Amino acid sequence: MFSNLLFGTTRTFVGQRHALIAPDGHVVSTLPGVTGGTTVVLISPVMGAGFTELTVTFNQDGRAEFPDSQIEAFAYVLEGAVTAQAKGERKTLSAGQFLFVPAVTPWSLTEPVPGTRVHIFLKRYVALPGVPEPGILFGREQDIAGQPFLGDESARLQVLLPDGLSYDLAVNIFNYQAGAHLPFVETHIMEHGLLMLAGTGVYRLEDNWYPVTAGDCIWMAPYCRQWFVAMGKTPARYLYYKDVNRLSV
Ligand code: UGY
Ligand code: MN
Repeated sequence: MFSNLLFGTTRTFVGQRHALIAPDGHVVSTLPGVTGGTTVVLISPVMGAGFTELTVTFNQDGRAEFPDSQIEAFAYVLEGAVTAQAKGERKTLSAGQFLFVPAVTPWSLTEPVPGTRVHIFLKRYVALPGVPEPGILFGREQDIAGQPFLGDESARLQVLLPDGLSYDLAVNIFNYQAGAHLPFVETHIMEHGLLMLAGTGVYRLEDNWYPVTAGDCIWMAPYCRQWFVAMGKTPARYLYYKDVNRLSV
């Protein structure tokens, strides 16, 4: 007999306008350019998204080479350490450190500590006439203070990229004390890709309420109604992507 009463079930849901991808269903893909590692593509244009979100887990001697293209990248180290290089700039990144690489810039991840996991957002850059394109940026979330979200001290936002028209994406970390929540059900033109980093809670996506926990990934299409409450006894936090600064009217 099966000992697991949840046999044959999953929390994963993939719909037209939102998705919850729970880790139990992950299947690896081969991403050209990645050797000595495995890739799980969590969100991609094939499901209707305007960007790609994936996690690469490296073995010893693993490497990932990304050629120059119109695609910009944001890479965030979840665990371990790896050397990141973009053009002539090179840095060893460990957990909480990140790299933004603008479009048309080749970049790579090499010399990983075995087991290193890197979470990556990829987006086709949309230039704005007269506005310079952003440059390569290395950063550490540990250096970025969380600001109260709309005045709420128990829900704090760390904004990882500079706020400026050069950028057509934002990546933030949202930190919630247990019991804290988004102040209202958001409805907005911006799309999100989200990875739960820690804690548990309930995510409302349109008219569904999902229990979520660390490791879960969520896609929210533009105008997907969204709300979150952190639950349990420890804080919850998530890393998320948002397209910004390019309103088409
Ligand atoms: O930036 C945001 O739109 C954020 N408040 N959304 C979210 O956390 N679902
Ligand atoms: Mn939002």
